[in-house]
Amino acid sequence: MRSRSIRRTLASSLAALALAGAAATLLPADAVAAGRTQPDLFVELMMTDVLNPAEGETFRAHVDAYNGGTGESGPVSLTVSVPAGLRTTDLTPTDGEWTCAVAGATSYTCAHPAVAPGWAPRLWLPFVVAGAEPGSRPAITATIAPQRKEISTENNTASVTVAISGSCVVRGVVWHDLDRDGQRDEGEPGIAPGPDGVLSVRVGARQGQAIGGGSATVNPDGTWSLTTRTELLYQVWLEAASSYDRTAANVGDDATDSDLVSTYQWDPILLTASGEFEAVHGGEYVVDAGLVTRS
Ligand SMILES: [Ca+2]
Ligand SMILES: [Ca+2]
Ligand SMILES: [Ca+2]
Repeated sequence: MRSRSIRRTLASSLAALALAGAAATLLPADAVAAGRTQPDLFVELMMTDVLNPAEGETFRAHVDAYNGGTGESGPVSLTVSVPAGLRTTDLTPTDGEWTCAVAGATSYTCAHPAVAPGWAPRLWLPFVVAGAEPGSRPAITATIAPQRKEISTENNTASVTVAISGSCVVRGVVWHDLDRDGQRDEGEPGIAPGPDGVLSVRVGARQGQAIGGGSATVNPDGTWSLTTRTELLYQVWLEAASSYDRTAANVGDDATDSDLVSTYQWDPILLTASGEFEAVHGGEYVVDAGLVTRS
């Protein structure tokens, strides 16, 4: 595991300068001249490396301990508490200048040497999903022990939630809308997989760090079904022979309409997609696709 210290962006630096200005006005001029500056540690930028971990999986979260004050901090002491549904696991005791220990199943304690103003040493920690309800959102909380003469201690705690993946079913049918009315009528056939029909049906999430989705197997009658992970925004992507086009979407009864709303290309193959939908544990999502003969 690597740690890195990050110089703040211009906006943050300006904020730090503004803080420096505010602090200076609170101190006698000779105190500032004598270098009596103050640290202000923040817990910020907590993020996980996977959006939707599942039971038994290990994921990591990072936390930045940012010194937004005007003076160097003393040694930093950070506690990370792990909620029910997650647990601690073995970790690399040192991560850059961080030194950490496992304090039972429910917390880590970490230490870092003094942090100069404007710097934010980053710490990565591992967590295991253990007994969490699918679809729940446990919160990991990091707290920095107050510094002597710290400007504010209200910003010394922050949390990040992680969505626990469950499973859902995404399914549909690809059919030939012979009368081009956007509805699947009696006698309108499914479109079979193959070079002259359906080339692929894919369920995918565009969010970074998401795990889930995949390719569905299309049956000869045009039906398909995929069981996949949840707590994501999915889209269904359909590729078909260029002899087809997409029929009108969401016309009439939703049970027998077409749910493909976008066409990205017609040649050399047709590429169309549904809108995004949120997939939650236990859900079943039907995405039907009506195709017409391309005119
Ligand atoms: Ca603080
Ligand atoms: Ca029709
Ligand atoms: Ca619809």
